[in-house]
Amino acid sequence: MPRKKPELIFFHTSNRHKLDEASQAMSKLQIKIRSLRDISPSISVVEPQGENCAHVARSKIMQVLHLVEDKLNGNWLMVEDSGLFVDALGGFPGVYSSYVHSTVGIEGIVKLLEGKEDTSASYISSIAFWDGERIHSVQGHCKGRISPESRGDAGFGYDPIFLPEEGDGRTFSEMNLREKTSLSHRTMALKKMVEKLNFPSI
Ligand code: ITT
Repeated sequence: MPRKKPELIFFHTSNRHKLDEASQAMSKLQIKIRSLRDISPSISVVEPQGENCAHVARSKIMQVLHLVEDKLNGNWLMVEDSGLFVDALGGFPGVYSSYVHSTVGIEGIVKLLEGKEDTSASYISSIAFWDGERIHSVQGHCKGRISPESRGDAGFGYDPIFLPEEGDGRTFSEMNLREKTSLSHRTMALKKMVEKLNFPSI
């Protein structure tokens, strides 16, 4: 039995690119994505380190829910933890993607891959969401390769060096929001959300 889809989902994130991508992906379903900061500007959570993205997302949503459940007005809540997993580096930077990006940056990853034949990598997105009754977890993947040079200005994080397998040879940063969203790990996770709850597909 299909369940009623939500009209609005609050997204707890400090990253406006994640918000834009989730909004773009869910617009086909007429589901609005809104930053949780709009109703609760100063929430801070502790991000557990060294675990997988699913564990981090679940820990984050439990902390956030505890703080805002009474402000949600029956609307849904989601959080996401994501990262870039490079095969030849044993999955590094993985759950440390944000920290590695802000320290050695994309140049650091390109350098670590110098001379390596295998440049395959995947983005992973783990979304934990609250549907007013319980917490669910879903995960999406996007396979690709690391480009030896950085190309494009759009997107964020590792997008200037990420060449999606299903793409046309452009990095994610050379694509517009609609193009990236059609292939991204985030959209794949949101598709799983939609499938799990059995409302019409995006
Ligand atoms: P929030 O935790 O506040 O949502 P964040 O950017 O810190 O925002 P994460 O902790 O999930 O998000 O860190 C994921 C990092 O992985 C992110 O900072 C990027 O460096 C990288 N990443 C994840 N998805 C990406 C994408 O679609 N494009 C580029 N880089 C991405």
